[in-house]
Amino acid sequence: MRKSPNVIITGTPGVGKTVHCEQLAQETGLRHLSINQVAKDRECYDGYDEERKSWIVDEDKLLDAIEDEVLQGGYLIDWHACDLFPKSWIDLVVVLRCPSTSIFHDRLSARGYKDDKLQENLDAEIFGLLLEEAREAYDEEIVVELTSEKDDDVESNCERIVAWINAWKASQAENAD
Ligand code: DAT
Repeated sequence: MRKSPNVIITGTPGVGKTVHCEQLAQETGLRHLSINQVAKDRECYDGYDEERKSWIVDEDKLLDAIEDEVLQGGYLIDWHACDLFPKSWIDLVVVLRCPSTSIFHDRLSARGYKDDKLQENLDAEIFGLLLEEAREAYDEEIVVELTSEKDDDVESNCERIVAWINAWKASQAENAD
């Protein structure tokens, strides 16, 4: 039994996963597990996609690399995909959304995304692909959609997630008694 929950923070690239995870890690002591970073550090790659200019993650290798740690609990799993993580590992899935296309467009441009890559991510956000993926992969009651447009949203979202984490820990402690 985990004493601390595992929370997936997911959403289209640029939606605010990193800013949320960094703040939540400070406030809760849960560890920020950036899957991008893990894949890089532990070489969980299965080739390079020339068209997208990005590495292709070998999901089996990645899961093997993080399994022992994640099963201990207490991780904020930060990635733009979520359905690869086994249900039994995960206690909450937060899908961040940016409903304003203009704000989202500006964020992606500021990152240097152009043309196809920019359009692909804008479309993914408009159609809510990550939310659909999360709802298909996990039980409805553990999937939460939160808006991430402004600084204030980061504050209020983190407040909600911290409250949820504390409630989860309290209920685990009660069950253990
Ligand atoms: P991700 O990790 O999902 O790719 P990020 O956390 O790096 O996204 O954020 C991308 C940029 O957008 C970064 O400059 C911070 C900004 N941003 C994200 N969410 C925001 C919000 N709710 N309010 C203000 N800025 C935000």
